[in-house]
Amino acid sequence: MTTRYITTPIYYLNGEPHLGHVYTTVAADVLARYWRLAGARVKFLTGTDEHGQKVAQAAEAAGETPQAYADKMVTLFQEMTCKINASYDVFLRTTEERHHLAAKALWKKLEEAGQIYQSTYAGWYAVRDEAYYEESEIVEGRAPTGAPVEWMEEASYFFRLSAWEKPLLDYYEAHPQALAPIGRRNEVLSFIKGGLRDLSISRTKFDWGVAVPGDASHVMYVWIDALTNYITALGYPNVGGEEFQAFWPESLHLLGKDILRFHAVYWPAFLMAAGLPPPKRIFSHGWWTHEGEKMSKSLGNVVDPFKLIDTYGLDPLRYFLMREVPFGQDGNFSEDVLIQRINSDLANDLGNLAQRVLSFTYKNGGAKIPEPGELLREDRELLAKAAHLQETLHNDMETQALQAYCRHIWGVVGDANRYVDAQKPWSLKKSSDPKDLARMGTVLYVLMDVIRHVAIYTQPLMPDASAKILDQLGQDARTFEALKTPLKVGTPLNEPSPVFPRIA
Ligand code: ME8
Repeated sequence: MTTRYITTPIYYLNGEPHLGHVYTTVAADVLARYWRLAGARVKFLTGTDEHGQKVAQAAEAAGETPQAYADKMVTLFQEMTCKINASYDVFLRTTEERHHLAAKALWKKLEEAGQIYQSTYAGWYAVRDEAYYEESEIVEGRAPTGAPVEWMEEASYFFRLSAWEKPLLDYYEAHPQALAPIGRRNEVLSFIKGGLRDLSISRTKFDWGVAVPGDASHVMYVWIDALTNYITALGYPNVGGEEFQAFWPESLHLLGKDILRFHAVYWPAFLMAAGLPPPKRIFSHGWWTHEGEKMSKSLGNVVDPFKLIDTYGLDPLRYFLMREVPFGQDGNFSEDVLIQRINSDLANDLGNLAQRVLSFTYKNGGAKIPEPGELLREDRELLAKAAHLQETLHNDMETQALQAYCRHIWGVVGDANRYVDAQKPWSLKKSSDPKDLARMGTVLYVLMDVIRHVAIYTQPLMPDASAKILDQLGQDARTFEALKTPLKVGTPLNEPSPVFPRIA
């Protein structure tokens, strides 16, 4: 059986969830839902990154212990995950015991392999990014991300990252699909070619983290702990276990470009050093900006996704996020553009198609799927376009081309709307010629089969809205496999009602 392992980053708990987090989680959910409908065994992992200085400082500012603060903040992320209808299989918190065990096991593996040594770190650190910076990267006391940096000097364990330059380059050369999109792949390759320095992987100045095995005066650098989450969820260190064996070879990490280096350089190096294969694929998407600046908790310019959901509905927002910007590129969020998109693609194109065809048939066609007569060329053409979606959409999902997935479906919606206008089933209804009435049945049958295809394929994007359309069409079989069976004549329709209201 095909398997898929789809992950989001685990989010820091230093602020409330915002549209950026919603974006990655919705994208992962769309992929997870698609592959389940395609018959794959899917594991969808999300969760929270609860250790490190950034969370510890936020807790202190709130006057709480880090654990109490994390326990409070995590509920906001869990609520977000549910509110956006993310069909996750595992929500992992890095404060869980199984995660501490996994992170320690990975550390020990690296130690046994001679990949860790003790020394002193002296350099710049940005708590906001939980990242180290080179002297040459600091401009006017700030990291290239704009984050303030502080000088850090302390005893630290180091990981021999410098030894992994060539293995990483060889790996990426042999696996061109391992990093996407292509521009990001090039960035990572040139970063590695620029030379890798050993990485400081422990801290002594605070204790909110996973204790270093055998040396309680150190906690692990939050990123080594955080990245391990992807294998904790598969039962690491039990690499021979069924879960690990079934899912790790099919791993897909989705993340924003802000954390590409951690995922595409450090993580594969840790894994290779521990004798494990790197993730199968890393897809790094772009940023949503708001008024031109990256939306982020630290900058305080975030868009509140809950307000948007309350105003516009969840499924329209999910669709907008996937449709508006090619997955991989940046996009600027604007409520006006969101409204335009909802009105044009959802209310006008898909909503009208479903509503006019279904309510006409409900009232004038006996409220059931009509019997088609002989198919004409234009009928066959439209049906062929709908049938062809299967292959096109499969390729889109294999490459995480989420915007293309939407565009391809809406291409068929547009064809179907033009077909309705050309075939005019309502005029046929007025004719007294029985041939015209038979033709009306054929036209409506063709349209309903196309709507069935569309609504089955929009399920990953808009689970509830698609389900409503399929309910109205009287369809219980909703997997992609169901499309192999012809639409059944005589199936009763349920009373139609508009699925996508227009936003005034
Ligand atoms: O980085 N546009 O957590 P984080 C698009 N804990 N996506 C955005 C975004 C924006 N403006 N802002 C955030 C961390 N994101 C670490 C991850 S993983 C082992 C550890 C999304 O809370 C995007 O996926 O800062 C980005 O990579 C992630 O949230 C960063 O979340």
